[in-house]
Amino acid sequence: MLTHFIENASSFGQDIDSLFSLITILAGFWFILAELILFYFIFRFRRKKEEPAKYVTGEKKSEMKWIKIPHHLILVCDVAIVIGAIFVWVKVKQDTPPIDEEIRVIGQQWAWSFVQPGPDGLLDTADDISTVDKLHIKVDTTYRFHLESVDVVHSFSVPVFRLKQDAVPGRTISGWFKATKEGEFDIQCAEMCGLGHGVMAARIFIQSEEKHNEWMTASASRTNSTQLLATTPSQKNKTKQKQNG
Ligand SMILES: [Cu+2]
Repeated sequence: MLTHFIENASSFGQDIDSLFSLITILAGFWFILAELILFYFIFRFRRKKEEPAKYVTGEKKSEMKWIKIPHHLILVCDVAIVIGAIFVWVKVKQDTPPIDEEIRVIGQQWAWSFVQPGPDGLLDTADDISTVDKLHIKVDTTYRFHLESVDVVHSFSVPVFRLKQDAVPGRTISGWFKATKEGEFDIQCAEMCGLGHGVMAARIFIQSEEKHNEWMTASASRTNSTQLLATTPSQKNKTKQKQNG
């Protein structure tokens, strides 16, 4: 249902869409039913001259059942949503598949910086490739991201992945994604982070392995001249460790 509005380009996107659909259908059913009954009662029991208003306490058993039965039916729907949410949570947050690549994502007012391994395939080495507001990844490859913030709370959001994760200063939060579709899509900041929050957007480029390698070769030659826009405490520590041998 959601893919009608925004396409899905990640391995777990369909699970999250299904959960949204379940919530929309169950909550939508009760919302429409409640509104229909409300408007029917407004019309049916509207003020009439010949019939004075009555005070109904709702304490009789015959009256209570009109509250208790729908109440319990809604609780059953809640349990169905919770069970669905637990399944999706375990799949996305707890069962991490084997990781192929690692990247670092750094939020700051008001840009996203990305660090990924260069040709040696290792993160935090001299040939790392740093980019600002552009993330280049390979399709059908599982990435672990390490998310950091240098100033305030940001939220790393990739709508086509159905991925949204807060970036908290002083913490490194890890997660994963696997792109299933090639293309160029939006990255957003999804947490009010100051005046420039609305322009804190970036792009993700999902390419085949060959095209990604071409980009990497071209970028690796520029690596030495590329400066990171943001430097997080964890990176400063790593630089210190390298300097200390
Ligand atoms: Cu923001």
